[in-house]
Amino acid sequence: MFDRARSRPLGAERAVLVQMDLRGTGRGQDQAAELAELRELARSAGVIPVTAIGGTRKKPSPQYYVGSGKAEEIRAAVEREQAVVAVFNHELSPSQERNLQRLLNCRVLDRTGLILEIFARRAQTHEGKLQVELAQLQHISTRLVRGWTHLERQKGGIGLRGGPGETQLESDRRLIAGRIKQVQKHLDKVQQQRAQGRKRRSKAALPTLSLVGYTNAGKSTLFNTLTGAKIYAANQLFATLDPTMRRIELPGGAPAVLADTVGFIRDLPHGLVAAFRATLEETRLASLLLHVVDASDPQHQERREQVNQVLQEIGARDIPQIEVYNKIDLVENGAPRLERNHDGSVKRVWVSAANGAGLDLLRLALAEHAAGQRNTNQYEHAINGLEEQQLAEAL
Ligand SMILES: Nc1nc2c(ncn2[C@@H]2O[C@H](COP(=O)(O)OP(=O)(O)OP(=O)(O)O)[C@@H](O)[C@H]2O)c(=O)[nH]1
Ligand SMILES: [Mg+2]
Repeated sequence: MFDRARSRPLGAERAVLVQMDLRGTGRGQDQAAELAELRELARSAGVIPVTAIGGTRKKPSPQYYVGSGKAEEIRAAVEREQAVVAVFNHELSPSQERNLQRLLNCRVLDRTGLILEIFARRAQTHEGKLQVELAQLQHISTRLVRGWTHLERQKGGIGLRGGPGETQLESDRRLIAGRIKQVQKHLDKVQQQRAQGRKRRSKAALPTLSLVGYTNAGKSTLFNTLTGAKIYAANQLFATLDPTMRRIELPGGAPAVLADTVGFIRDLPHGLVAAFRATLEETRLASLLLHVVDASDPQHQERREQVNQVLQEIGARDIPQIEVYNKIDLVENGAPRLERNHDGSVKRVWVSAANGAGLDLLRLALAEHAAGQRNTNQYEHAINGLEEQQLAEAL
């Protein structure tokens, strides 16, 4: 079997965190915020961060990512703290990961591995679980294949063929490749159904408003307040993984669909974006994006940019966007208000999803947007009284 220890779920394990400042500029504030986020990610993955190690480097070293002195410092910390996992806030190459694992004598997780771990814990639906499994298998398979090449070479060197190690590797590869194919097939089926649902919605000319934003910005809380639903909202990163949709009524009675989905994060791993293509498709095909920003977060400007970058990557940057600056109850002098662009369209609404302040302004903004769309005749059908039955089907 392939390395089971590596794919075992984590639970209340002691972790040493590692974060290097590669820019070498020592910009303290950014590093502190990044480290705070890493701590939250680690907690969300179910491990207990016991200590953090930092430092500066001009560029990653091929062997350990960090220099050998720093690697030794990490090893000592792992031993001292009796940690069983070391979490790097960076992308590690398969060989760096392997070298570190050997030196530190504990499990090593890079940023992608950590995020995958959280996703695996959060996936609820069949589709969500399949998507995470696919991303995990792909992550493991690159590591497995490249991680073992040195053994193959050794064997070749002394003229051994078909030894037990090689057979094992071959069968592991086959196993993983087979499973990837199987998962992909299942996913295709599930995703066809999702595409049909989307087709029905667009036939009914129901505008889909999609909540997007950095993880923990308050999307699900806002979703619950606007729809009266009770989906899971919590102070953890990636609380939501699977998309949820509900019908809402805009002021004036026009129906729309509100969608809540997975939050974004800096450097969202590409494999994950690919695995979640279908989920993100809900976002890509929305008629309006509500970009939720945590106004109380000191990093909110950078994070808003990072969300826009992911939107760009998935081809959703040109969809009209209203920024919802949330959590004004935590901001000094935070008052509900509405800002407009030069052309008069709504740019930004300041609200508190928790206490409801500003939500009337947000509803107004949504109605205004829908009216704008109506003028272009796009949603006439929806407004000219759609049968309840049809709506239920569309959802
Ligand atoms: N004070 C305050 N807290 C809020 C507000 N909106 C959300 N929160 C809190 O922020 C945390 C995250 O809220 P969620 O709604 O789960 O955030 P999310 O954007 O859905 O997060 P992910 O699903 O993890 O991407 C929770 O603890 C909420 O209670 C707000 O307006 N004010
Ligand atoms: Mg959520």
